[in-house]
Order: sequence, then structure tokens, then C-alpha cells
Amino acid sequence: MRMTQAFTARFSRLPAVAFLLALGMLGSAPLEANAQDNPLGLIDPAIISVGTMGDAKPYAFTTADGNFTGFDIELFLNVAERLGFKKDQVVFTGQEFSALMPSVANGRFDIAAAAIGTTDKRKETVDFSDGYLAGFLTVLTPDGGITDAAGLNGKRLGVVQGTLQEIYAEKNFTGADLVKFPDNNSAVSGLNNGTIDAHFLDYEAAKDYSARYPDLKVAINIPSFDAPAGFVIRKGNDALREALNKALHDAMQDGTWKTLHEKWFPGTPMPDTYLPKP
Ligand code: SNW
Repeated sequence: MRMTQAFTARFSRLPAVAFLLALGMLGSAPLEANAQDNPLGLIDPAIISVGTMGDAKPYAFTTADGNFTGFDIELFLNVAERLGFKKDQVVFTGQEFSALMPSVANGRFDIAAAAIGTTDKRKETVDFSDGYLAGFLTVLTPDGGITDAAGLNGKRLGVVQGTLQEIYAEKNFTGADLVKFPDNNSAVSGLNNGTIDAHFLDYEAAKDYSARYPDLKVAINIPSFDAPAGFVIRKGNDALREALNKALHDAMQDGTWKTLHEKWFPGTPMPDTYLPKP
């Protein structure tokens, strides 16, 4: 109480400008020190925390021993290493898709990586690295079922909440009855037990489920090249975005991207944009 009074009394005599200047000077020292110790603006400068998914194989998924792997995970680990972060300094956490971007926006993760397509709408709340993957949105359905968009009329179509598939289906598959799931695994069990007639997800994940459950087939592919997947970062964290972009382009130029693509998506054509330039 006494201190507050003394403080108020002393500063109330100074002109407002001087007071603001004094505040600014007080503030600048810790800020500069912070930029030096934490140039990438991380939540904890010693680690990169990454939100991802456990059931978006082969993009991002958990293995039986609980580790995250997949194309997006290995590409991110490679990029992180170029920024000076070893494997054990990158911490992955699985979340529902719909929570990933909000979690980056509110400072729970530094990054989200899970085949997350770049759109203007999403850029209203988070920033994206440059794109690293462009492919299709795919309808997966039991053999002999749906073969085209018209076939979806009156059918129950699964989508994972918050995905581009949900937005696309609401706009374009208007005759379908949309059933929203928190994740791919619950949608695919719905597909296998007949609760839904089809599930709408990313192409490589659809292909993977169809290999695991031979009755499930890839039925419809919708190009999503205008929304290439990027790493999601907090809005305005330009230092991290620029560092990621440089590392990402180095990984494309030295053939790392190509090697990982061939490993995780065998047989899928690779766009020139991501391949080494002569
Ligand atoms: O827009 C595509 C992109 O072209 C590439 O095929 C990888 O997937 C996308 O980013 C779309 N992915 C969905 C989305 O961003 C679903 C992501 C997920 O299920 N993990 O909403």
C-alpha cells in the first residue's frame, strides 16, 4: 500500500511521455536478452514442441511402442535438425485434428504437423511454412459401393472435424448425410461396422486403410493442390517461419524430401516443385 502510494505520487508528477519512455526502457532489456536466448521464439528454447496425429498413417502416426513417425514427422525431424535440434529435442504430442491449430494459436505447441493444408481461412488464426506436400482428398468405401460423387446421395459420409474434407463435403456433397468424427480410426471403425457408408480423408491415409482392410477401396479422388500441406506456427512468429522455410528448401534441394516421399508414399508421383533444382 505504502509502495503503491509512493510510486503513484512520484510518477504522477512526471509528464506522461517520460513515464512511457521509462516503461519502454525497462521493458527493452529483458526482451533483447530473450531474443538472443530464444531466437526462434519457442515456448521452451531447448525443445520444439509439435502437435500431430496418431492415426494419419503414413503422414503422421504412432507405432506400437508409442513413437510418432510418418512422412510429416520424419520431414519435420530432418528440418529441425538443420535448425540445431536433435531428435530428443523435438517432442511430439498427438491430438485430435480440430485441436491442432487452436493449440498452436494459444501457445500449447510451437508447431503442428499433420498434412495440414494451407488455406486463407486457416491463415486468419495461424501462419504456415511453405508447402511441402500436395495431393488428393479421397473417399474410402467398401468394395462395390460408391464410385462417384452422385453415388454419395443419401449415403452417410464420415469426415474428421475441422478438415478440408469436412468443408469440401458440406459444399459439394450436399446430397450426402455427413457424420463427423474426432479422428480417422473412429470413422474407419464406423465404416467397418456399417455405421457409415464411406469416409472422406487424405489420399495416402485412405490407401493405407485400404491395405489394412482389403474390403475398403479408394472410390473418389478430389485434387487439393491449391492447399499444400505446411507446418503450422503461431501467427507472427516470423523468425521460426523463415528458419523452417530455409531448412525445408535445403531438404528439398539435397534430395531428403524425395527420399522420404519415396519411402512413405511409394508409387505416388512427385511434383517438380519439391524436387532438387539443377
Ligand atoms: O490439402 C491437402 C494437401 O494437398 C495434401 O494432399 C495433404 O493433405 C492436405 O493438406 C489436406 N489434409 C486435410 C486438411 O488439411 C486433413 C489433414 C489430416 O487429416 N491430418 O484438413
